[in-house]
Amino acid sequence: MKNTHNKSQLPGELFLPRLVKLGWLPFFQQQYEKSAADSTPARVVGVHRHVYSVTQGDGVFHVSLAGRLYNQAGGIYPVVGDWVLVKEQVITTIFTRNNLLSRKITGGKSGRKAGVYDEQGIAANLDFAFIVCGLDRDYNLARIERYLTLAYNCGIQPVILLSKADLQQNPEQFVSEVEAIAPGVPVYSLSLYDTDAVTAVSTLLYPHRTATLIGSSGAGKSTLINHLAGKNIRQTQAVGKRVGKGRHTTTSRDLFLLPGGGMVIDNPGIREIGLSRQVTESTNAFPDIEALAGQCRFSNCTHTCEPGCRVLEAIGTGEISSRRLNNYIKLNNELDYTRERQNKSADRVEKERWQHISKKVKNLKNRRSQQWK
Ligand SMILES: Nc1nc2c(ncn2[C@@H]2O[C@H](COP(=O)(O)OP(=O)(O)OP(=O)(O)O)[C@@H](O)[C@H]2O)c(=O)[nH]1
Ligand SMILES: [Mg+2]
Ligand SMILES: [Zn+2]
Repeated sequence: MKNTHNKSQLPGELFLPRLVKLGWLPFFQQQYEKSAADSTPARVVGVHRHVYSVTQGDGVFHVSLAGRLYNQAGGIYPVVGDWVLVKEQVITTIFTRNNLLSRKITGGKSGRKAGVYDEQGIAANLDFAFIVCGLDRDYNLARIERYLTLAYNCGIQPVILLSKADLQQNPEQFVSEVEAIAPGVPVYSLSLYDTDAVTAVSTLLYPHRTATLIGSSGAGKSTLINHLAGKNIRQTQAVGKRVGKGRHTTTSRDLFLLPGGGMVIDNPGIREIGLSRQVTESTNAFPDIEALAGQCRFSNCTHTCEPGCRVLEAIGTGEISSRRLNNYIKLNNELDYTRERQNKSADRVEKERWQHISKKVKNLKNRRSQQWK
C-alpha cells in the first residue's frame, strides 16, 4: 500500500478528514485505537473474488485477505462498505460493522442442497438502502414490501426510489400508492430527464453518508449512479436488449464517492430476496397491521379465520387490502422459518415441516370423509 501512515499520525490533519469523508465514525475510531499500531484503516470499495479494492480517500489499492480470516469458522469475508485494517497489502482485521445488508440464498439452486441456505452479505455500514423500482413492468407493491422487510430486518433505513417516472403520465399517483404501503418511508419518483429529483436524492447523502442501491435488474440503478456522479461511471443497458444469462448488466458490487459528498454502492439486480433477521427490535414494514394485530381477541391470532380478529375486520372495511395481509403473513412465515433454521438442524426442521403438512392433509381428508357420511 502506498500510504504507510502509522497510528500516531492518524488523528493528523491530513489523514482523518479524508477518512471522515469516507464515512469514518467514532465507532470505528474506538476499534482502531485498540488495534495494532502498524496497520492502517481503509474502506472496501470493491470485491472481486480474492482481491479487494480499498481506499483511504486518495485512490484505490488492491489488497488480499489474511489467511487467518479465511480459515475462521465459515470464513469471514469483507463486503463492500466494510472498514478494514490493512498491513502490507493484506487485510488483517474487519472492523465490527454498524450494520450489514444481507440476504438468504435458499437451496435447490446453483448446486446447493435443497432446503439449505447461505447468508450473502450485500454491503456494510450503510445509512440507507435505496430500493429502486421502475415505473414500468417492474412496479410491484409486494416486492417493495419484501425489500422493506429485508432492510428493516438488517436495521437499515429504507428509501424508495420510483425510477422511469417519464413513462407514466401521473407518477405522483404511484408515489401516493407506495407511501400508503410504506408508512414513514421517504418515496421519490425519478427520471433520466429530471435533474431536480436526482439532486433531492443526492442531498440525502450529503456530506458523507452511504447508500446501497437494490432492486431488480433493469430498474435503473446504474443509470441513477451515473446521474449522481455526473458522468458515466457505470455501464447501463436497455431491458429489451438483455438476453439469456447476460440479463444483469451490472455484475459487481462497487462503492463510489460522489463529487458533492456521500457514497453510493451499485449492485447487480437481485432476483431472489431471501429474508434474514439480524436485529430483533426493528421497525416493521407493516406497522398498520401490527397495530391492529395487537387488538385481536387472541394474542396468537393468525389473522386467517379467528373470531374477534381486528385485522380481518379491517380487511372487511377496506382499511387494509387482502393483498397486503397475504404478503404480511407470507413474509412472516418465511422469517419464522429461517429463524427456526438458525436454532435447529436443517434436517430436523424439514422433518417437522413435513410432519406438519401431512397432519394437515390427514385432517382435511377426515373432514371430507365426514362430510360425505
Ligand atoms: N425511460 C427511462 N428509462 C430509464 C430510466 N432510468 C433508466 N432507464 C433505462 O433502463 C435501462 C436499465 O437501466 P440500468 O441502469 O442498466 O439498470 P440496472 O438497475 O443497473 O440493471 P442491472 O445492472 O442489470 O441490475 C436502461 O436502458 C436505461 O436507459 C428513466 O428514468 N427513464
Ligand atoms: Mg446496473
Ligand atoms: Zn387477528
